[in-house]
Amino acid sequence: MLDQLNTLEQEALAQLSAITTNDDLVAWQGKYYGTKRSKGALDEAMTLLGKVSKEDRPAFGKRANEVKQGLTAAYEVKKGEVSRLELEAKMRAGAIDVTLPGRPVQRGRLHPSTQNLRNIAKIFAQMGFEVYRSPDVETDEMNFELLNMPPEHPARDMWDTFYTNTPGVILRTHTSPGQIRSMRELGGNGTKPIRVILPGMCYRYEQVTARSEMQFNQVEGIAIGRNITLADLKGVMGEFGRRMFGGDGQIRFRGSYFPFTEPSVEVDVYLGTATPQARMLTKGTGWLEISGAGMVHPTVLENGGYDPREWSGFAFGMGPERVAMRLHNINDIRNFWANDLRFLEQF
Ligand code: FA5
Repeated sequence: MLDQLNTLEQEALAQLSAITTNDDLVAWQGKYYGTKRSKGALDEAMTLLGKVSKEDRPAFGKRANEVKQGLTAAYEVKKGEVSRLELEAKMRAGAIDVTLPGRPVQRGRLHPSTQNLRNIAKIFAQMGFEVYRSPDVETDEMNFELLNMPPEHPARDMWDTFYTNTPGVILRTHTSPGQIRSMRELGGNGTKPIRVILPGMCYRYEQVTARSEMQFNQVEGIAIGRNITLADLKGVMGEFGRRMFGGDGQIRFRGSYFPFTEPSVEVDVYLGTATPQARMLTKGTGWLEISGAGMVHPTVLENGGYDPREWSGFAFGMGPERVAMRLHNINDIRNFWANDLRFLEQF
């Protein structure tokens, strides 16, 4: 019986000494000390005790305890050794090679559309225009009626509108409702001049193409004063063109129609045809369209709280994405909101 015990001890020690991983160590422990589900070899050996004769029993019991304690001590030593080995292996695997070049850090940046809007705002700030914010979700009254387009007015068809479930509430189709809001809020009941720009998103239920999106920015501008004329509008647009695109800042007005301005124009800026870029941008004409504009209609002035016999003003609404497209040679407006990093990282 004692022989059996000795063999068990030698086997166990031999197996233990060969172990190098924690998994094997756990398996070893289960084999000799048992697991929740199975008895260990040491427990099996203890059952031999019952078969030993009475006089041999104390010696066997003592030996069995010695074996158990010896194995436990050896196990503890091994456990320390294995965890040291595993730690070393892990450190070796995760070692940092300080001689390798570092990975470049990805830096965030402003969206090209935001950069462009800031540039535009900077230029107008130099000419005394402050930024005024007005809401994207508008009333039909602000977006149309107070801009001289009563219900059923045919000019409403110029803007395909997104309606909401709330009657009378829409997504603004242009930034022009901000004209009414800024006049009412800043004009002191028609007593003070104002000069603001209103940048922001507009929404139209439109066929999306390379030139037209369902959502896009506009930058509205409005200046109200006592002696403002079309020449002021022309001067401001020319100055904007010169600062934005360089060159001599020549602009031209083409007659147009908007219900809220009279007279109404569309504004082109002269880029010339000297460079291939300028020829491409202007389709060979030298002229680049940037904005709708005009003198604020007397009815609209009244709706803003001003007496049209004393006050006058100009307004414009430009498409900043179109400006940026032409500046940076971007051939599809959908790039702006496609969230493709290959596009965005170029700015
Ligand atoms: C207007 O929206 C007028 N409110 C402009 C205005 C303001 C006139 C003040 C007079 C006084 P229009 O629909 O033409 O006009 O749009 C103005 C500019 O917004 C266009 O020249 C274009 O640059 C831009 N734009 C219009 N629709 C889209 C679209 N679907 N996608 C991208 N840009 C657009």
